[in-house]
Amino acid sequence: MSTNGLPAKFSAWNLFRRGLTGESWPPVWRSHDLEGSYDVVVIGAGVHGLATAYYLAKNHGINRVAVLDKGYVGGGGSGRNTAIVRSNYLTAEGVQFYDRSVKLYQSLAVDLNFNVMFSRRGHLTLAHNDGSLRTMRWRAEVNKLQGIDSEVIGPDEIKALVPEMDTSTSARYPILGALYHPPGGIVRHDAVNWGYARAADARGVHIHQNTEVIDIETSGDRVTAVKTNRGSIATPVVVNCTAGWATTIADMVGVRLPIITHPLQAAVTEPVKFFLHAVVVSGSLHVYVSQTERGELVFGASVDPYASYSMRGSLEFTEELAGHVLELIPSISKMRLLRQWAGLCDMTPDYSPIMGFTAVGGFLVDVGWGTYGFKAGPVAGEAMAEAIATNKTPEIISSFGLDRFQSGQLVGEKGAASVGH
Ligand code: PYC
Repeated sequence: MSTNGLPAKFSAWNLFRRGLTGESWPPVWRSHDLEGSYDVVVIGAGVHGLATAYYLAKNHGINRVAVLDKGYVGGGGSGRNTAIVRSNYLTAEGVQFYDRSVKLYQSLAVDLNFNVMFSRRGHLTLAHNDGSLRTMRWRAEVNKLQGIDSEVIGPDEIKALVPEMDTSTSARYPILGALYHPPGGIVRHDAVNWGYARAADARGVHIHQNTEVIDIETSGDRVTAVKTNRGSIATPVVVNCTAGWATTIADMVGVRLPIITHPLQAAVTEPVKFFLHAVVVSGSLHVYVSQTERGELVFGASVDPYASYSMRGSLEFTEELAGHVLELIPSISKMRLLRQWAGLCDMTPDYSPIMGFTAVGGFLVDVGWGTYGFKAGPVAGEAMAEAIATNKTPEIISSFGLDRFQSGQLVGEKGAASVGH
């Protein structure tokens, strides 16, 4: 820590000075004893929970906030995703919401004083049949109406963007066109988690790792306390920012969520010289791929076809993935996979999240992210913080309330999925 208790500022001058003096860098965030009460308890130290805590402190001056996690910072979906950022959704509500996230991501490194390595790449969603091409046109029109840069392009333009791609008509599933979304890109997911954790900590938020929520207590129709494996915390506000365990936490206060959890696997190759400039997605071939700044290719495919909390990789996944990837980019057949892993996706009936207040006073949810959670982290945190601070649902999340499953006003985003389902 610097002498005022805040984390050291990352700057060229500080790097130079510490290099000369040998002064070591302080921890990125601190550990604290669990206090007996907080104004807000956030469950889940992934990007959603940390961003909520950060914006509570930064935008609303609320910093008596605890972020609890039964594991470690970014150990769930926030560290297991494939780090794609985009706003080329199918509904106007989705486009506006994810566009705000893209904008926050673009300036996040400066805001957090932490290099999150946001890289605008351009995002291609390939169409291999007439039905997909129609959906791409639909998305392009919705995007343009919301002022978002997206258009349908043909095989020659695709080839110019990704020369390694097989755009020939002799491919098994020839590419007919693509939705091209120039603002899409990637970001370093761990850095996003660490950056939010560091910036929240600097503003007085307490991050408690290895702190499992065992129960949530209520009195009348309001939350009053959270029981953990390290003791109880009195609090008037609890925010459920978990994935995988969203329903387990909500069950503690009797709130039922329409969520089914599926594993989603991913894999990464050894690093090679940079060649893949765009993020490439093919829903029909069940594959998406991007290249990191370090040169690894990061791949994902479909969600596993069964409900499970398993986070293990499978051979079926890598075999299928390799087959599909090589249909798109045959020249990478000699590259070796380094690692594979899985995360948990909480699927909702309409593929949109569940956000905001519930029937239990002081119990809010930011859950049901399916395969879209990481890209929404900044805007979700900003909106949840506003909801807590103002006790009102912000306009940008007003379509995502739990009550839509009673009113029937669903926000269907399945057509915008990169991931096969
Ligand atoms: O929606 O772009 C996406 C995505 C990629 C991997 C998981 N979700």
